[in-house]
Amino acid sequence: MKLEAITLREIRMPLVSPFETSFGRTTERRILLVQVHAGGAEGWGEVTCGETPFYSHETTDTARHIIADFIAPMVLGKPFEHAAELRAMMRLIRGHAMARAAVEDAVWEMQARLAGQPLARFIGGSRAEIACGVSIGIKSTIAEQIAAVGKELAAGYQRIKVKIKPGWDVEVLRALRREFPRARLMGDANSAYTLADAAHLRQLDALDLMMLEQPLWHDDIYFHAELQRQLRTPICLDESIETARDAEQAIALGACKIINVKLGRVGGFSSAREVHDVAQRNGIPVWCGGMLESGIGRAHNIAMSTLPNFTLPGDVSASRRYWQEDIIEPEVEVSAQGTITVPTAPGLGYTPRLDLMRRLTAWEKTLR
Ligand code: OSB
Ligand code: MG
Repeated sequence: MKLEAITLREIRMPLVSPFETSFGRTTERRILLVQVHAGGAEGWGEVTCGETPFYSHETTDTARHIIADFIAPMVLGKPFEHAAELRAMMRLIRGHAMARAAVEDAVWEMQARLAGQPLARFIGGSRAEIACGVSIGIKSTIAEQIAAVGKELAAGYQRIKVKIKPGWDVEVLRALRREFPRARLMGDANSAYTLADAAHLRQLDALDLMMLEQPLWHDDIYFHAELQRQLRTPICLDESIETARDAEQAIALGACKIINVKLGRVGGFSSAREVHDVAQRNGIPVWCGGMLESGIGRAHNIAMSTLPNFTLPGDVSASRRYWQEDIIEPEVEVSAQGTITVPTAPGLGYTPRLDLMRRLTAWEKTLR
């Protein structure tokens, strides 16, 4: 098959409430959607990067540039059999994994639909439902943070992650542990610490946390191993893992005991499956991370979470936690047991709402 066109569309979606991490605060998303077209068929993808280069180097604007000026000429009109081949077609591009992933994953979605299979099964997944956690942003007071956690536990979410940073960490998690003695709790630092904070972070060991996510530098593996030797709390790597090789190195060095897999960060389904397989061979559980995705990216995350080694609840939660109205139908819903039922219809398993997308569109361009 050959791709005949790629449509890029930037939509603006205000979050129902602002999301704050150690690197900044998001109130409105600028999301770049990708639609691939081939022989009358089409597939949907989402670029999962942020608006700012503070989580990774990619932004909504760099993704537009990379897809329009480099990826499109590499893939349009070029023959391939399977979506997994797209990665090799884009291999000259260094980095920009989220831009590459959006295009590759749109092709996986299209081929799943053409094969009459749900995306989850097409990528090799087998779960009928997935376990859900939530990621809760930094609040202005501990009382507010406790209220936010209580609300999500009451809704049924199986694991609570809170964002931490220097000055908003041990005290907050201690208060949450006191209030919710049996909850599965974790913290995500988004690289806000250095090894000089090891003694401070060791106080977390008393709080029975499931894990501490990405405490140190975004591009570091080696020093996370040093920190893990000083902590009982399992370290989970997010930012540091961009390829299966990164996962192999991190595991070999003892830099983490758990891996957060984000489809965009690792460059799409083919790379995500490799990261998954490396972790599985080494007895390291993985879970699906989130990037405040719209329904399109969320549907891809649900599919990825059905692979066998996704054994921990992910940051894949209900559409309504983020959006007044999501751009897919039905919206993603989470049961009172904290699960999402994996759709069984071919492809994405949800219907993109073109009417709503049109209203949210800032600009649109079709590359041929
Ligand atoms: O580090 O996991 C992260 C959101 C944006 C950038 C980085 C992260 C996050 C989240 C939110 O934690 C996860 C979600 O609910 O989509
Ligand atoms: Mg993270």
